[in-house]
Amino acid sequence: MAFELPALPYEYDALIPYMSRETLEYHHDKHHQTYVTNSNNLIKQSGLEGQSLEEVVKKSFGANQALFNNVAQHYNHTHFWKWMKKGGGGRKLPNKLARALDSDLGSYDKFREDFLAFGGMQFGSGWAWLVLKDSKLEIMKTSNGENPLVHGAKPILGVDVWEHSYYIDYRNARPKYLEAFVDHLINWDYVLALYEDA
Ligand code: MN3
Repeated sequence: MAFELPALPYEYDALIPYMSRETLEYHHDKHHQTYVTNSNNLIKQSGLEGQSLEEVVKKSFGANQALFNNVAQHYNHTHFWKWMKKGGGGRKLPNKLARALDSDLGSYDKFREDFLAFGGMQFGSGWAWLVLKDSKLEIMKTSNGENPLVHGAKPILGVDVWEHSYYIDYRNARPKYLEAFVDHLINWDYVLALYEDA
């Protein structure tokens, strides 16, 4: 079955003023679509056709770089749209997740500080993540399309720090974009769903 671009789970203007319609139109309709189109072309003859997206991500890593770059970005973006919602972010997280952040990372404030720092530190394109590894929450960062699945971890939250995700709205101010994401956009219900599913 071919990979498909998922529809955004909200309207294109739902995330204003933190993320513009123009950013979502370019990022979802153009960038993500390109990863989907490339994935469908590159998977032919790869021997991985018909496998789940997660399996293709893990099996192409280190074996088929061009396919990996595109399927990993398809996986990352498919979740990224759902990791945001109108009126999200901040401390309004479900109790179960709040307790997990407290016990594994110290506190919500420590999570926020480290997640922003990892997103800011990632040199060039990449992602910052909140992952479950060996049953504990950790903050990670990866470059380009790489994601925690290939390091034995399950991503439950990720933020895209490629310039295409913030340049229209924030120009070069990546830290401002990251703060807006954490304080106003995170869909904690979806993070909890992935946490409980892990
Ligand atoms: Mn992107």
